[in-house]
Amino acid sequence: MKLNNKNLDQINPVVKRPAYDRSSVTPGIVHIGVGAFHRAHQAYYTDKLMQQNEAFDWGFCGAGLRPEDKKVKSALAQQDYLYTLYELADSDDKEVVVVGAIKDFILAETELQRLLTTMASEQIRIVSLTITEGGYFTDDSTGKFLSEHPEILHDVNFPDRPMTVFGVIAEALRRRKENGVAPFTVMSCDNLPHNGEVAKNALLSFTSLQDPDLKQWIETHVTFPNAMVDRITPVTSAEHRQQLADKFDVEDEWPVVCEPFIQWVVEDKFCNGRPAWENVGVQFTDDVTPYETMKIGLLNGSHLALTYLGTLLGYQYAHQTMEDENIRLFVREFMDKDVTPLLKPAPGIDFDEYKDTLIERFSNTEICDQLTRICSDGSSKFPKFIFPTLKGLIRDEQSLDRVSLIVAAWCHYLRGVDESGALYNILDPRLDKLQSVCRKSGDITEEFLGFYEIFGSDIPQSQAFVDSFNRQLHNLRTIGVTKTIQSVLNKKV
Ligand code: CS2
Repeated sequence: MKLNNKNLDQINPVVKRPAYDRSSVTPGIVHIGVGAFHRAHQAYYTDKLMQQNEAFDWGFCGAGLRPEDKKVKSALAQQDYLYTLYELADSDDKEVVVVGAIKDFILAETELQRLLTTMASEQIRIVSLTITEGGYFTDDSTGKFLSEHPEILHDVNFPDRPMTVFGVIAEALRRRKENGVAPFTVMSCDNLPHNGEVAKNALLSFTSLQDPDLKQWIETHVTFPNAMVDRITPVTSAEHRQQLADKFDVEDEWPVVCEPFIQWVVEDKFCNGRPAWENVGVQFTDDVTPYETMKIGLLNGSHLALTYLGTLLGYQYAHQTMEDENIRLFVREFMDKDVTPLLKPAPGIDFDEYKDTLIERFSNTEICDQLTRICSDGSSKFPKFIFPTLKGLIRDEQSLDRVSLIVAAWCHYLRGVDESGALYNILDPRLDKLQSVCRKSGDITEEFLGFYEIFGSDIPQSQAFVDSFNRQLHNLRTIGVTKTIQSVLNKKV
């Protein structure tokens, strides 16, 4: 059964579908970066509200600024922007849901003016973002905005023809300001510490170059809530799509697969209203810091701890790494001994239970979460997911062997060949530069840690870290992954 409005009623009854009238849903949010995560998370939560007959004026209009977005737009457009969310787990506690919260989708490449008009219209009250950790034009080592980036320079000079996310937001806000329309909230949903602050800093830096009056208006009127977002969402594979068709008779061009677990903790700072997401389990708070530090350090950090070692051992999926006793123990020790001692209490959360759940989630054999996905963009992820922990350990003069093994495993992985000699694909915009160093034999420590835009200056200045990194890289090269992991397991500290 092909998924679209017309066929909704005839879909297999075990599949949940909008019980509400989709024609009464109007966009209240423009979401930039409609990837799988957005569809499994914010759109899903909002659809749940609509299922309760709420939030019909908070539908989504998707926005795509990159050429890759064409594919998702065309897949969704032919099914009236409906899609299936296919939860996968070893337990029975999972569902298959057709989500109806997305109502429109605009590609900047072909309809830039319609995008700007929509974003400037009164009905849009939130602009939300999943533009990846590396999408904020921000130098990881200094936190400074990349004002010399050619795309940013373009947008500074051509305000009405923007190509970047900040150029687009600035132009939409300028039109609102000029037309006396209240601004929208800018809500980042990416995995980076203080994601709202980072978005704010980027937009204010951008507008200070382009339009200082607008900058001031934004500073006074626009809010940027920080948020912790969580749901493991693998890349949809051909097998996933086939499985959905075979088991549920739903023909969906681009379904989303994910785990049943979902969490969203957001600061309640919305300058122009928001859906009552608390009615579907979203937690609102004044300070998201303890939750985001916990989630990014424990979940995203551990993902990096397992993914490079796992790939070097020839595994393809996260659950396979959890079946390897050495990696499983290593990940848990990293969580317990390195990340947890640096965390502040997160109200309502027991860290031990949280970590048990993480190990269970990583072990989910049904979702087949690809290591290639988790390994991707390491050069953007390390500064956010691992270095806060690493810097805390350096400061507190703690053992650095586990964390340096994670960094050394990434370095060794970047050569592109696993322990059995098989080659694999690496996704990272800085790959060529990194590989030119990682593929050398001999001592590469100074050169590797010298990538300033990744490591900054504090990390390579720690002699304890440099020594430990050297040791782990040397071990990976000489005794191999398994023995290296074993050598750091069960250390007293
Ligand atoms: C992953 C995340 O990309 C990654 O490295 O750690 O995508 C992770 O699956 C999500 O943050 C889970 O919420």
